[in-house]
Amino acid sequence: IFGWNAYYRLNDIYNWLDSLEAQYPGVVSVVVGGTTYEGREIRGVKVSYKAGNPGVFVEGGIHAREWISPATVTYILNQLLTSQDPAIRDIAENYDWYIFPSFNPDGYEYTHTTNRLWRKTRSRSSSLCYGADPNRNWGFHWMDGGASSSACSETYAGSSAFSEIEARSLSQYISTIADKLSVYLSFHSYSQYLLIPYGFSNAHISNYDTLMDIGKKAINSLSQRYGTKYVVGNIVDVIYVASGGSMDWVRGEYGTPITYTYELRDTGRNGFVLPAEQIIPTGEETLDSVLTILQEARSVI
Ligand code: 0X9
Ligand code: ZN
Repeated sequence: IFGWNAYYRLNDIYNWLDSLEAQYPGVVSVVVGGTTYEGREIRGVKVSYKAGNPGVFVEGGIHAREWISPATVTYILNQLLTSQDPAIRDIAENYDWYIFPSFNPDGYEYTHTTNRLWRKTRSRSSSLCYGADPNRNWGFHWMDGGASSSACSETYAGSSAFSEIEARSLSQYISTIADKLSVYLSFHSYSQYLLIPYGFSNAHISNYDTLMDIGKKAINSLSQRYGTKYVVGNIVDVIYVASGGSMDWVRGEYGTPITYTYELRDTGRNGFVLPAEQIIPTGEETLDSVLTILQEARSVI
């Protein structure tokens, strides 16, 4: 019923999350991180084998059309619960995981029913156009470059910081666990980049060298399995100015030390419409890099 040979609808993902709670009692708990404009839950899971581990937050699907993101996040979640590889068991059991496959459920459903290339939320602003870019709406350096004040733009930042209920309610949820978080990982597509804060500036943050060093090791691990090449660097240096992103808010508000944004496969041949045959290989190589990040993070958190 659920797997990684096809892309799934929101309710399929949510039913699978619920099934994990039943299958792994005392380890997996379903958590609700927020609510959407159209009234859907933003559902995730906490995976914890023992109390007091450092926390890892995994965010997927903030951009609706980037289907490989929720698919990769559920792949990683499944491996954390089922892998017998000792290295995977080690990170699974010695971190506490907060995993949200879809930060933008309304948009994700809209890409299944109506417009495969929809990116934003589905809120109705006063104007002609629907939605804001949920990765421009967070309240750290909001509208400080690389974001639009035009409601019809794909990078519309919203009418104010946290105008979107998805970003607002998720930020409130994250606030309740922020003191436990050591790592924040955000998954987008596409372009094969591993990005470090911030998106409003390319000034070197306090642990820039550490993040670059770990990032290089991570993309090297990622490349070993299928030869997939990534580039690591600051958002502005590698892609463009983009303010109001979720990772920037987590880092800026709480100083979470280890934060990365992935731009997953591919480099444009298929773009957002990545064939489902690539879900498993993308999941495998991405998990290889996440393993490296979390192994390396141990010595700095
Ligand atoms: O523009 C974006 O939001 C991301 N690229 S995408 O093609 N997936 O839309 C880059 C996100 C950069 N992250 C932050 N600014 N925090
Ligand atoms: Zn994106």
